[in-house]
Amino acid sequence: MSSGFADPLDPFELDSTLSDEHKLVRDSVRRFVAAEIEPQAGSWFRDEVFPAALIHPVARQGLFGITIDGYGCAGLDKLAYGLACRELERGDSAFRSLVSVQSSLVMGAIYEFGTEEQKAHYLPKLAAGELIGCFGLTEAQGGSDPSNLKTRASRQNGGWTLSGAKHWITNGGIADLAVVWARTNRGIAGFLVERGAPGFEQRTIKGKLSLRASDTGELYLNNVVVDDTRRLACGEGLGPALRCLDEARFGICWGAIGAAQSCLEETLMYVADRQLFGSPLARKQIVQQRLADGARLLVTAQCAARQLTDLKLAGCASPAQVSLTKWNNVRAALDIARMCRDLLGAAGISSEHRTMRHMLNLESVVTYEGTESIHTLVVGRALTGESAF
Ligand code: TGC
Ligand code: FAD
Repeated sequence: MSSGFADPLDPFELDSTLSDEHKLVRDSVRRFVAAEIEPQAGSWFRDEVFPAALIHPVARQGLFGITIDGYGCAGLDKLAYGLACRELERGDSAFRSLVSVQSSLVMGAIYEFGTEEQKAHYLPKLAAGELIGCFGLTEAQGGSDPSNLKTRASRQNGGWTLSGAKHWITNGGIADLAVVWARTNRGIAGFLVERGAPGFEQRTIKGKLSLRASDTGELYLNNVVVDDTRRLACGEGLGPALRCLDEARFGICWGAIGAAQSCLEETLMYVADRQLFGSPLARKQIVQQRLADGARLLVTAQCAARQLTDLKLAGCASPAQVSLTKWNNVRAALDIARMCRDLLGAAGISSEHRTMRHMLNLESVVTYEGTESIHTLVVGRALTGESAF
């Protein structure tokens, strides 16, 4: 028996247990990422460019709304979604972000909570990439506590008038359609606001040092009129928005693994080549110890993602299980990326290498969709029954 791993990026050979259909999804997204994303990801990041020309090719891969049945969507299962997220984030977190937001937060919100008319009108166009969506929950006074959101939806002339502002919104500057969460007299509700609606302004935030190939924007609503047909049919409360987040967080649990694999892959090649003190870096004990530690973190994340997927497929994954996995997997990926960055030495800070780009992207991934502290507190509450928010 060989003393090596058959695949150092999958030490437990978890992918060998995938069905042929799932391997097909993995391989087709991997080929797409290798051909369309990896060669240019560094320059998009450097130039702070969101490559809008990739929207239609991503849609043609069937990646928007991949788990939705009907409405022009692929109707695959959650494992296929996870694998697609992993492969996309192996290229760059920006593209997993694009797919997470479009699929889980926008199409997911409409599919789960929209009227039949809203589904028929928007889902096929979102699946085809004819429309890009965004999810407006976070506001300036604190994203961790969305129950304190201030955007108002007032009842007027049989419709709604929305006023307020949303900050740090993925796709916010470019979206054709925004799912906006606003407070009515009865509680928080979801509304569909189209680009160009009078009083609706969108701006792209410039100068981010992370996720530079992703559009992140601000939404300003100044007495924007939305009629009843564009209100989501889910009643009032934060629950529906948090249910959408659970789905997107699931994608992140898988995506983070892809970013970590990309860093480890680059670093394993580097330490094999790099000669120091008369031998390759790969032969040094401390280097091996650090890489072995990376492999340990990686398999923990991979096993957690697979088990969470099984729970999802069985329809019984709890929010606390999602929080535990999002926290664990993004933390693992960030620790791996930082360790790999260091092993590359000065070369690690050059844009010639991809590891630092992944590391910087993961600084957003650890913050959005619930910060590490928020997920820690969700897990703490599940353990103790005490809410410490
Ligand atoms: P609370 O107000 O008590 O609960 C409200 C209702 O929601 C239910 N609930 C959940 N349902 C489904 N999934 C979850 N994860 C849920 N968490 C709570 C809850 O049972 C309750 O239902 P009901 O029927 O009793 O009213 O809220 P809480 O105390 O449970 O939650 C507090 C906290 C801090 C966990 C929550 O506010 C939170 O998750 N904060 C973080 C906010 C966040 O993650 N924002 C993300 C914005 S979107 C984004 O970042 C996109 S980036 C995407 C990309 O680019 O990839
Ligand atoms: P705050 O909530 O102000 O938190 C600041 C610090 O306080 C954090 O370290 C946090 O962990 C800590 N903290 C908060 N509460 C507690 C507590 N009770 N105990 C201990 N510590 C606590 N939002 C959207 O709605 N849609 C999007 O598409 C979207 N895309 C994003 C894209 C990017 C690139 C980024 C960076 C953010 C995006 N966000 C989006 C916003 C994101 O969800 C928020 O940034 C996140 O929820 C944290 O909110 P905040 O930035 O206001 O930080």
